[in-house]
Amino acid sequence: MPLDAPPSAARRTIIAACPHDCPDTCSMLVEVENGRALSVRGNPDHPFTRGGLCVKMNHYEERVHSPERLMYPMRRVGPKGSGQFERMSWEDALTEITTKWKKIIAEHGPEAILPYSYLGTEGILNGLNCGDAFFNKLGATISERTFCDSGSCTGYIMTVGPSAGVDPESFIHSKYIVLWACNTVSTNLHHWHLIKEAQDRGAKVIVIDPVKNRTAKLADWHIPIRPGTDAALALGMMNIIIAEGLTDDDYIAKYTVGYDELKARAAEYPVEKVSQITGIPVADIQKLAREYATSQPSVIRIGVAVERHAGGGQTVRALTCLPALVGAWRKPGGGILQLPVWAFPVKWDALMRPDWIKPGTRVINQWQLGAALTGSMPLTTPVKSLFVYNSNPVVVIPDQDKVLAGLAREDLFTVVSEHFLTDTARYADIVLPATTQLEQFEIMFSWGHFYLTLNQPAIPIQGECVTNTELFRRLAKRMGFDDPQFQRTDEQMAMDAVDWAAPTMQGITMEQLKKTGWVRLNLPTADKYAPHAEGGFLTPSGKCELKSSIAAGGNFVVPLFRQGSNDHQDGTPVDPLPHYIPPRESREANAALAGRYPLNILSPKAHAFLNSGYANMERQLKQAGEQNVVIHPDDAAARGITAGAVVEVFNDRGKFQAVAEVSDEVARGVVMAPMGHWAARSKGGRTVNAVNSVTFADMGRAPTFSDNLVEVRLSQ
Ligand SMILES: Nc1nc2c(c(=O)[nH]1)N[C@H]1C(S)=C(S)[C@@H](COP(=O)(O)OP(=O)(O)OC[C@H]3O[C@@H](n4cnc5c(=O)[nH]c(N)nc54)[C@H](O)[C@@H]3O)O[C@H]1N2
Ligand SMILES: Nc1nc2c(c(=O)[nH]1)N[C@H]1C(S)=C(S)[C@@H](COP(=O)(O)OP(=O)(O)OC[C@H]3O[C@@H](n4cnc5c(=O)[nH]c(N)nc54)[C@H](O)[C@@H]3O)O[C@H]1N2
Ligand SMILES: [Mo]
Repeated sequence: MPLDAPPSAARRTIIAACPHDCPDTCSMLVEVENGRALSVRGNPDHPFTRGGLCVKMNHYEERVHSPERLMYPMRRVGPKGSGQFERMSWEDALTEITTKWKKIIAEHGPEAILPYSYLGTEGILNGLNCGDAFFNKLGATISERTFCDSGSCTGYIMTVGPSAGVDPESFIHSKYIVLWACNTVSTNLHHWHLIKEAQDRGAKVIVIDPVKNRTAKLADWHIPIRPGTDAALALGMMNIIIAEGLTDDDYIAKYTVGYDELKARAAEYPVEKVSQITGIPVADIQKLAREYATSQPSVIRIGVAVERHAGGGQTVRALTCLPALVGAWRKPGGGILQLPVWAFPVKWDALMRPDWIKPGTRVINQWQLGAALTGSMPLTTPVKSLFVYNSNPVVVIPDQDKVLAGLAREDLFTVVSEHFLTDTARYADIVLPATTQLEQFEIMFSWGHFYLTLNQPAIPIQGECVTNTELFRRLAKRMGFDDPQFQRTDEQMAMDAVDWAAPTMQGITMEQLKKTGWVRLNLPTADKYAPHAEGGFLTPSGKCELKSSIAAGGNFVVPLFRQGSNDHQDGTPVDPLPHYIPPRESREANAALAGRYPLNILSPKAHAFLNSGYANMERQLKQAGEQNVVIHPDDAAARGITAGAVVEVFNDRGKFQAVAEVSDEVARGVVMAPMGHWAARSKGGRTVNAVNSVTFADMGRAPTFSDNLVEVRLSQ
């Protein structure tokens, strides 16, 4: 039995929290009868959730009670990838895993074991870092997880420090809202109410995106931009703002450093040049710059996609400099919003235990899984065992062909903890069943608002599933680790993981959370919250560092994604001033490649999926259809492609098949194929990550999903 078994009961309503890796972290009400979830709905009392969920979560009970859910441990009986498994007991599964590991450790050392995880569930207890203490104790290879926003975090922190930024609820006070590479209506839906409220009060909403996505359709102004050229646009805006005297000189003098240098840098971006780089008409760039500077308070909401090209980090640097130049931070609703995760006083080190990492332990970046498994990356110790939880690498990481080839290795002992038999789980030697949020106790931070949320178990644990916390307790016990770290109940873990004495937690208790399910951090209310009205930036200088003082130390990945201390800048040169780096796969940087592969592919989030989650659920599949690719009518006509045709999208890295959607919602030269579809369910057994590159962006070892060239042709 898990240590925290929930009570069973007759019909009742439980306050839960959405577990997903999404900025919204909704508070949910779960209707339960005789141990079954009848329905879930958004909590009407929660100021951000406002009583609504989304196309993924409206019928979460279908996922929880799906007949396809994994209910007990299983052992592979067919060839790898065949999906043939037989039931086994937990006892046998744990014995087999730990016996194999002990043998591998004896022969190759513990670094031959590679843990692999991301944010299948976002809870503080069962999420990103839940296996770290165990694997650090074991001495396994450290997985560097730079899946999402890592380059953005590096660039942002270099400029303003780990600031929570603008309260998303303060957007109602904004006059000018720039959604920059952020498809709010699909990926951050509950923020839209507030943006809409501002719009209704007269604010102008701008979307800067190569695709006319759902959000762009509701905006006042959609500015299509060539992918990966956003830094040039931001620098061009600065140049205009400075040249036309639209700067807030008092703010700049008091609260920034490096203005003169930045001014000189911005002068290198005259509007004609910027227009040529970005594909945006000169008059539009001028209008954007002038309106942005003079409509105060103005706010920029950056999406994750803004980091996804060769110069992603410097792009975020440029965007984060903009608000200080125009004094946007002076009032509530002005500034920039990246990840308010920084506001939550989570004691990450208490969860991860980086103090258990032996100096010199190998680090493998998770994007490089395919290379690490197939030997195309030099390794002194081979990877002999892979342990996957909270992630589905076959679908979500680039180099799909290599990942699949690596997973097919007979000598690789793979264990996958999952809800479903995903593309990755199909390759496991042992599959372990995981609980869903409705079966577990959890406490949630948010990366899209300022509320701490509690999830209380609504139904009993299904089948023989275990929580991730319990999984690592069991593994620790079997490996003979008797540290108190592995002896705690989930509630004790929650008490240890949050700094309840932090100023932002004043007046907040677990008892209160159990009653209401959510609570706002102890910060000023949204109509008063202007965190940098008088500077107070969390940088070494305490100012907004237009010229970064820490760039000299080189590139770095924030500790949340890599574990360990802050002191890990790698010395690679980083320009202390923001600048534009052309996408690697562009006519500008590689004309020969662009000659062969003229189309720039984007693979943003699917509206109906949560990364690869729900891409096996009938309801969401009905809405999403099969893997599609959107192509401009001119590009389609030039290739004899008509709507509905099955096409092949390819480059030197791989290929996948998709159904063509012909639309001018994408610019000429751009194609868009949403990510998330499962490979095993797709034509040709591949999806969009078959053509994507593992090359990192300039900062934070971020991925470059918007920096890939392809060609498209009719399928044979
Ligand atoms: N429905 C749904 N919601 C989700 C998720 C999901 O899978 N489905 N995933 C969650 C997760 S993990 C994340 S990180 C967030 C991400 O949410 P977002 O930050 O919104 O990220 P994306 O959907 O990847 O991309 C947003 C937009 O950026 C555009 N874009 C791509 N490249 C560029 C570029 O170079 N410049 C500009 N200006 N625009 C560009 C794309 O066309 C797209 O419209 O969403 C979360 N919410
Ligand atoms: N081409 C392209 N690729 C991308 C992106 C993109 O925009 N384009 N986005 C990137 C981004 S932003 C992100 S965040 C990553 C997401 O990468 P992942 O976090 O790996 O995404 P998911 O596909 O949601 O996979 C999570 C898996 O965890 C499982 N899971 C859920 N809850 C639990 C649990 O409690 N226990 C266990 N053991 N398992 C659980 C789910 O069933 C699911 O299969 O993908 C990245 N990949
Ligand atoms: Mo993400």
